[in-house]
Amino acid sequence: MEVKNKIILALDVNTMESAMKIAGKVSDYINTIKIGYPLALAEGLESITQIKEEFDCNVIADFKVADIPETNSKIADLTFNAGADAVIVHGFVGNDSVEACLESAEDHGKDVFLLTEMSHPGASRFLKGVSEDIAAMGVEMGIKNYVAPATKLDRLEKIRNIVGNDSFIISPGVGAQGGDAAKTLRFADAVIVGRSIYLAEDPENVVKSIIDGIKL
Ligand code: 3DU
Repeated sequence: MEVKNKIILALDVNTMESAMKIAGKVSDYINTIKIGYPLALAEGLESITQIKEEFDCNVIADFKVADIPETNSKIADLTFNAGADAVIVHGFVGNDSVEACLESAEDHGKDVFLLTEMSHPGASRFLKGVSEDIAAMGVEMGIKNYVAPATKLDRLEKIRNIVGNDSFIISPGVGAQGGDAAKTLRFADAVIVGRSIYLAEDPENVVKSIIDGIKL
């Protein structure tokens, strides 16, 4: 996926009105938007379709899909039919569940991002212990797109080493969660930024300063 300026906007707002407004303010600099449960549950899968139509951007659906294969297939099909270019899928559920999403993605000509480790402190209790194995499973399955945390650079580096330099890693946790964009991009291909942009008085300015910080 070609991510302009290496920044993905996490559009975790509750109304289409504010989603459109914020995306509009940064659309000169950002071509990839992540839509997750907040917007999709508030406004429906239509939110994916509408954002894609309005901004002609990449849409990554962050549904952290984590069910049995049959249910995962249905979730992935619905997500791709709504227009999403990619869906984020949990790895801890195992290869058959992930495979179901990969098959759906292939049928639709879309992508799967495999979530390895998460960025919040609580992820250390369970997910940290299996995240390297999840990344290794992804490699065995031929997956090329991953999600790994910007808040734990040592973990991000570990996961980069497992998935290899030819894989594409997107990394959440920059800004509000404390991660730094430039440092994260030493190991990741793009950063995911939500609150620092969508809660800002001037989202465009925040995006510009992230871009400047990356160039330093
Ligand atoms: O912390 P922010 O507001 O910049 O948003 C980060 C986004 O990335 C948000 O949508 C969250 O659900 C998602 N995310 C993580 O923060 C951490 C993960 O490990 C995976 C996804």
